[in-house]
Amino acid sequence: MMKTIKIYFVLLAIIIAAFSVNADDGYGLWLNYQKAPEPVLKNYHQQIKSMMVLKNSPTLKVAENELFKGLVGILGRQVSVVSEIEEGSVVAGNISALNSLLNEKIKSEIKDAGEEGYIISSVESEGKNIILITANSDVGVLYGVFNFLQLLQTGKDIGKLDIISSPKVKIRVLNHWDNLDRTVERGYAGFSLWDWHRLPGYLDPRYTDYARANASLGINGTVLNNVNANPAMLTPQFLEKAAALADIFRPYGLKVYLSVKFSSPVDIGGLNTADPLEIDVQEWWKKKIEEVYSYIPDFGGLLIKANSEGQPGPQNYDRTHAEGANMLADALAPFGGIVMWRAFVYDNNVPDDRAKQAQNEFKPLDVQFRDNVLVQVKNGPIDFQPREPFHPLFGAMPGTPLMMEFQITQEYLGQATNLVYLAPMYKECLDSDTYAKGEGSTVAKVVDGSLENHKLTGMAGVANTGNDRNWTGHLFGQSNWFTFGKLAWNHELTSEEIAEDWIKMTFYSDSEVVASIKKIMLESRETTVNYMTPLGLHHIMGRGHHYGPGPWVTGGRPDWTSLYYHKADKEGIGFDRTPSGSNATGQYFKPVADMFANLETCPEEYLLWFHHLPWDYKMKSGKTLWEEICIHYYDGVKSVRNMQVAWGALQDKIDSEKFKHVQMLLSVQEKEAVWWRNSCVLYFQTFSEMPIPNGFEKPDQTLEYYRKLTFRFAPGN
Ligand code: GCV
Repeated sequence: MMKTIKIYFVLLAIIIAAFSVNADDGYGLWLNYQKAPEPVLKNYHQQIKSMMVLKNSPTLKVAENELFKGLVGILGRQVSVVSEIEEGSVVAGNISALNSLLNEKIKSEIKDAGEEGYIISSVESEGKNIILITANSDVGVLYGVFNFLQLLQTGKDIGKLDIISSPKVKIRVLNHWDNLDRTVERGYAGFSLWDWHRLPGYLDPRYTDYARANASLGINGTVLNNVNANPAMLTPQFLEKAAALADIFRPYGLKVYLSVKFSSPVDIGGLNTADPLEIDVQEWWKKKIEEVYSYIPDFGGLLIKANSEGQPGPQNYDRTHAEGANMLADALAPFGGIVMWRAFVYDNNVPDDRAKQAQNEFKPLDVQFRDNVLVQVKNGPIDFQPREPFHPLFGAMPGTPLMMEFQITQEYLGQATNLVYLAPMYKECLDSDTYAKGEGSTVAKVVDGSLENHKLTGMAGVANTGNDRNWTGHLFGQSNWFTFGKLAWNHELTSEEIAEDWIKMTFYSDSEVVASIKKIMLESRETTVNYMTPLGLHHIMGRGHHYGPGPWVTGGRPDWTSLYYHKADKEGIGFDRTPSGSNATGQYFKPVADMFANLETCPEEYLLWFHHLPWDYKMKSGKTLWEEICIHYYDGVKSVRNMQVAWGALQDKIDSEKFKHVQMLLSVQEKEAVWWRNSCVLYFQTFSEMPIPNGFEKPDQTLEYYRKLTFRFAPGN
């Protein structure tokens, strides 16, 4: 009998162990705090003996819990919480609480850490070696704690720590395109995280986990609802719900912002106009904002999509964007709130070139915006394409702080079935030189305010989260949320560094695994560009849902068709944006304008973005344009297959659930890449009338077959 019981317990232990090691559904994101591997573990055990957080606020309580949880997990043993420092204590607290422990160096350096920055330092105090984590504010301490844990999660040497870190931009926000009915526009990870119906009474524990994840990255704000805003968001019923979320997020330093509809005074206020110059309208907004602050005392401000894709705006009343934004800014100013006014405009008349519209409308308004307004600009001039040149507005409005808008959700990049690591795409934009004030005037310097000395600065990321168990649909979507937060804090980080940290924190594996996953990630964006939109092609996705290829999309509003963008005909392909075409190149500063306009100097990755060229145009490789188009599409598919092989080799080296999840999605991605390649090559071939080069596998379906595919319930539409 005893023997049977023993066997039973042994079996149970094995089952539990198997499940805990090999069944990771991804819910824990990069914050699972697995035990550190040898030999670093041994060092950590020697260096960390106990912890102490001087706490007198909810934020510091969060910091203490996090430090405890992290240390226990990473060290794989209990950690004593002490009230007096000892040899090997990790001590965290704000500068006033830790004053007696700070040496002169820290006291002088902490000034540079600003409101949210922190210092992590190995110091000797009262003859004891300790690690200090300190900041000017409590949230700075929390960020410092997360960063310290990240050092341990990524196996860094903590022998002589001397870190000072502060964010390069002030407003680091997620933009949720979440609707009040819980659908998510361009969301591919299930329904909205916000269970509006059950708020404010039912507080899903996931709200806390969400805030924690953002705090771990330094994200300090969240716009809860879709920019295609429902005016009901500003009614007391929904403000109460938003306030409940704000209460949960507050200790994590995460401020709540809302998207609003410009016509709200008419929609819910009973006025017959939303004209920003009307006193009644201004008064209505002032009262409404006062009401918002009565619910959420630290409310961050408003995000507005106006006069774009059918949304109302000041132009409906012959007023400018500046007049509209300033009216809201005046209502928010007494409370310290800000306006994020989007430059993604799309007016009712079809422009000669949509790429030029934002600059045409906004540049003349420079210096007309109030001090608490940021103009939020998408990374490129069209719409979050797999590759776009940087938006020409960056650098063109020196008197206005411009905020970056990146898309984390992969609307145009394979949605949640494709593994695409977006850091290289974000970095490509941030590192682009606008030449606004001569060489070195990068987009990053425009955004972080250093080029024109703006103090109000920001970066927004359109969120890819939903109520899927793993938050982002595709496990690797988590890396893009992670990347956005990391770059918003410090845009100088490289794609490699960010990938490496995320992999270590997500897969806790050996260096071979890290290297292999890193290679997959770093190549993935170029791979996607190749099988979707190589050589500067853009906006040729399926109509409406943007799922899969749709180079044949015509009919209806021209700038919502693919033909408008690729302009393929018997003569050639590409959008002539040089001075002999739409002259969009003229919106850039010299020498960038000339570089793009001149065929000799235009980088090939932007070729068809800026030029319309004959099919037999000779490329740098000596091949024709048609051949190069084919080569890129075929290369894209080949790279996905390589990714599959590389991933397959990790089978026994990483968590089995994560492995299978990604393996299945890679196989979907391979099919989608083939679908993209075949559709585009067959479609463009009807114009080029040239053969697919020898040696390439022939499409196994006809163009007609691909054209007929329909996806009535594709998500996010
Ligand atoms: C929220 C693109 C998307 C729209 C989105 C819009 C925007 O056009 O397809 O879904 O609307 O951008 O950024 O406002």
